[in-house]
Amino acid sequence: MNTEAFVALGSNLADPPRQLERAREALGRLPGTRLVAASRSLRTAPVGPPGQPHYCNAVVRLRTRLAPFALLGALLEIETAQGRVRGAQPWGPRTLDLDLLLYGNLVLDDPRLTLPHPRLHARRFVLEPLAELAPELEVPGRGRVCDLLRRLDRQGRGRPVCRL
Ligand code: A4P
Ligand code: MG
Repeated sequence: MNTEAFVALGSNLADPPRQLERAREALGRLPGTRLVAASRSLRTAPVGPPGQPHYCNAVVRLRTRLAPFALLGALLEIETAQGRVRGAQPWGPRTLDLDLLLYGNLVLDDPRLTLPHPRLHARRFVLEPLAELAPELEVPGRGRVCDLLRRLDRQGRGRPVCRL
């Protein structure tokens, strides 16, 4: 089986644009996986603890034969290979964060893997690049990507995002 999956990329340490470039290359080399499309990289204001550098964010669309937990394991390996250290501070600075946003229409409620990603619908730094690739995509239980983004606009939520 070949499933469509979307992965969010984020970095705010050690040359973020380069971190995202390396991550895209690594994702394209995963077994049984093809990188079908990549959004532009965006420079985004940090959400979470203040005083950390701006982030570089992007989203990629994959087609993969990897099962969901195998894909998650591969994402964690790429993060580690790119120097990710998990600190005590939640949402703190990182060289690379790879979040599995969607794996087909799969809905999973497991702390090791929650699908769709639990904060996807509330985050502009995820929704903007995702909307570039798939504005009409239906997020199970949440609605279409373009509608989720419009809702953030109406609420005045999320901080401005700018093109790199
Ligand atoms: N996990 C469960 N579900 C998933 C999933 N769908 N994808 C588990 C990936 N991992 C998932 O992840 C902790 C555990 O979540 C993993 O072991 C996995 O089994 P983590 O990467 O160590 O934790 P994290 O990234 O600090 O937390 P989280 O919840 O992913 O944080 P977010 O929501 O990604 O926030 N500001 C800007 N501008 N741009 C950013 O990219 N990122 C964050 C991190 C904060 N502020 C930001 C950005
Ligand atoms: Mg993460």
